[in-house]
Amino acid sequence: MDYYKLISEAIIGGEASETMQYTKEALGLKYPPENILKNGLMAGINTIAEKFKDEAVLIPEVLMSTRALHAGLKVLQPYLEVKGKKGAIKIVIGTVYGDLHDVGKNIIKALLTTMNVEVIDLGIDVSVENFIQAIEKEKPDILMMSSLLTTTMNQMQLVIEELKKRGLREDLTIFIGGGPIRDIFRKKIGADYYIEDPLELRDYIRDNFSKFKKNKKVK
Ligand code: B12
Repeated sequence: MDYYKLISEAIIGGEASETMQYTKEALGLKYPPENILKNGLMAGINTIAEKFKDEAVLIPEVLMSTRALHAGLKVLQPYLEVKGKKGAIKIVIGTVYGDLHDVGKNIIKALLTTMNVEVIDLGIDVSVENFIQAIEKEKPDILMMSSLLTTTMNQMQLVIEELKKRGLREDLTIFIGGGPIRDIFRKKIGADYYIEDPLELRDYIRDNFSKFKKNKKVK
């Protein structure tokens, strides 16, 4: 039995309990957790994303699939632990104002919390002011912003401009991501990193842990 296929089909079908069950069984059969994430959970949600684009599924089906994905992530998360912990760094993460998409953000959060990282999740629809307040209060090492809509990606620029105005930009490393984001946009708005693949992102942070911890830019 191909558990990657079973898991991705459970996600496509919006079946949360099946997704959990197959993820558990795959782990029991020693399927590598990272492959379960990539070839099972993410393959499923990406298929639904494509279908939605082609108008082959409707919003309620997409929501069922995101629920199934979150159920699977919950089971998988403890198995995604990585070695090389070197002391906590603090990350503030959120989806920008006007944007309710959080699947990608939650995958990233699930991976980050497998390291010795404190993640403060501001959720979705986060206004510029709320990002700023969180940064002033939490003093994180890293800010991560997600946007899935071409109409909301500009919010990232507004956050960065406001950070600069208040003298908060320099001590912060900024990652941005989401469907419409490209490196050219990152450069334009003055963010530090755009890394699309969540496993690559996790590994990058793990490998540069001490530099991030000291709030130093690693570029
Ligand atoms: C799921 C979904 C929804 C769900 C969201 C549920 C939820 N809880 O997130 C619902 C149904 C609510 C929804 C609503 C809408 N959606 Co929608 N949605 C999608 C869909 C199908 C999938 C997105 C997704 O979850 N992908 C899977 C995840 C894993 O991928 P991801 O989010 O891109 O994240 C990955 C990377 O981008 C990266 N990443 C993400 N964030 C970050 C952050 C950082 C810091 C880093 C480093 C990396 C990173 O890592 C992730 C893992 O690989 C996309 C289609 C698509 N192809 O993307 C449309 C899509 C994004 N939606 C779209 C639209 C238009 C809407 C709506 C306006 C309604 C509509 N008419 O369809 C509303 C807007 C609501 C709002 N105000 O936000 C459009 C956007 C078009 C555009 N040009 O802006 C898309 C592209 C579909 C389309 N082609 O029409 N949507």
